[in-house]
Amino acid sequence: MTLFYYPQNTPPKLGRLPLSTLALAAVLEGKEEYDFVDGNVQRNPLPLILSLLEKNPIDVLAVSVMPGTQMLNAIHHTKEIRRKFPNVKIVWGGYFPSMHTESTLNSEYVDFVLRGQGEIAFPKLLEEIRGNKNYSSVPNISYRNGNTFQHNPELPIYDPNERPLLPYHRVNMDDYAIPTFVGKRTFAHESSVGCPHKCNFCGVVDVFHSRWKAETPERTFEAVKLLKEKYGMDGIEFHDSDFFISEERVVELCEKMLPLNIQWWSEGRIDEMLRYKKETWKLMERAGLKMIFFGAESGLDETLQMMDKGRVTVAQTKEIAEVCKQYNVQSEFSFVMGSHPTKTEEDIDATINLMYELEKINPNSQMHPFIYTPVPFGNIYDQAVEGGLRYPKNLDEWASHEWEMYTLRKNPHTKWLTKKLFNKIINFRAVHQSYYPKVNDKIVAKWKLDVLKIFSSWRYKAKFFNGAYELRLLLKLLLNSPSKNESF
Ligand code: B12
Ligand code: SF4
Repeated sequence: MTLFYYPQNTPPKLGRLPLSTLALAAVLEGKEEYDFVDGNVQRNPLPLILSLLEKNPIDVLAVSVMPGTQMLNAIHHTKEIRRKFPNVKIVWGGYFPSMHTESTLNSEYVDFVLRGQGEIAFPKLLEEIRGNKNYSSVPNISYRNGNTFQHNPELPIYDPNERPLLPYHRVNMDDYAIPTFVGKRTFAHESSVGCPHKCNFCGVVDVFHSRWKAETPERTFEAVKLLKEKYGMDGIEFHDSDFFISEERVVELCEKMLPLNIQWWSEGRIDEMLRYKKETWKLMERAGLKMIFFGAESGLDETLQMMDKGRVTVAQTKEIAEVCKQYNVQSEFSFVMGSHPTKTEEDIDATINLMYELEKINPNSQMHPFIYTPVPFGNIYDQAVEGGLRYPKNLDEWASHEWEMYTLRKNPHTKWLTKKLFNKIINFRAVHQSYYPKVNDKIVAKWKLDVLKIFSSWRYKAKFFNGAYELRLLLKLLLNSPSKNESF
């Protein structure tokens, strides 16, 4: 029997459907006994996992791991599970182990890493664990082989149309019906896998190697309709890396979704969406599109080029803000701050200025200024390595204070982001977040937002960010932010 574990990665009551484990469960449904533990629902999951292991014939623990708090929780809990149940085989999959495979396997408490997608490879691994143990025949997996590591070749990208519908009946769907900007009962769905682009700060490139495959509009509609009719969904977040790649697919899906009367959110590329026809924008608006999350990344064209952002320019970012305003679509812009190894301050200043301009174009847009932390490929990473970046050698090291700060984006280990520049970003973020709080997830009391606005107003207007301690304290007291569990 397999136990899926999705470690906690959101603040309480904001856990989305754990799509990774559900995708794997979908292909095992009816063929294999399994159970789930989701740390976003079960806030103290370890005792539950231990008791399930005690009472059931579980021989495989399958853990899903993305960077951040999820990785930290996964390390602490896996270690304890291995100590108490040494015979249970432990498999890690997801973005973190796919990118940091050897440091994951350098830890005695993970037996296998499954790199990339698991729908075909994971059932095959289960077969070999229970049968001939001929692991060299299992695609996508890595494991220790004496003093070396065996990395088996990867399969071509998996077609999401082949995946059976997710086994929603195996979880309590009310746990995942969360209030967001798009609905009172918002669910998540992934309608395409991977991404064809190659932005060199993005983990998707390292895992999907610029490959992309989408569900047909019929297939996506089937899932959306089921979520609405059976589980009372009124809003949906499409958790695709880039939902809008094919305008034709989006048009067909929107036409189908019109009668459902739901609202939706997704992520898209600025350059792609500027190519969309006016009629498509109108159709998307009528079909309930409320918000798009764009990677704007930087206020300097030179940085965008260095990041391999393709044809995206700063001018285009401003243009898309206008377009979204025109069609009543709220635009979210994500920024990767502190990535330019030589013009670091110039890039930070230009990015801050761009946020001001975007807010002027459309005061309803949302800004998400993140700090760049290197992923293990590309030219910016190479320069970070030249500056001394060395990833941890094993999971115990990943869980140390130093690397906890890295994975929580509090110390990116890039030599060029000096303490002074780091503080500049942190102080700007405090001023900005107080003046423009995020609306997506949190339903925050209006008085709290008013207090924050009053205190931050003069700083925001004067662009004076230095030493914004009072705002950092207020944010902590009123919004418990920035919290350890903060995500995008
Ligand atoms: C939804 C989401 C979130 C949600 C989580 C939702 C939830 N259930 O609560 C939230 C908002 C919390 C989140 C947070 C973060 N996220 Co996130 N997130 C996503 C997103 C959009 C979708 C993930 C998903 O469900 N995919 C659908 C499933 C089916 O695919 P999958 O997860 O890849 O799973 C497949 C394989 O990976 C594999 N697999 C996965 N797990 C396992 C386990 C086993 C045992 C096996 C065998 C196989 C396996 O098989 C699955 C089926 O093929 C992805 C982008 C994307 N589209 O994938 C980013 C993404 C995963 N997130 C990312 C990041 C960086 C983060 C943050 C660290 C960002 C931050 N602001 O700090 C935080 C970390 C939060 C934390 N505190 O730990 C990056 C990871 C890349 C990287 N650098 O490593 C991504 C790729 C976004 C990006 N483009 O950069 N995220
Ligand atoms: S377009 Fe988005 S998902 Fe695709 S590679 Fe660039 S940042 Fe990653």
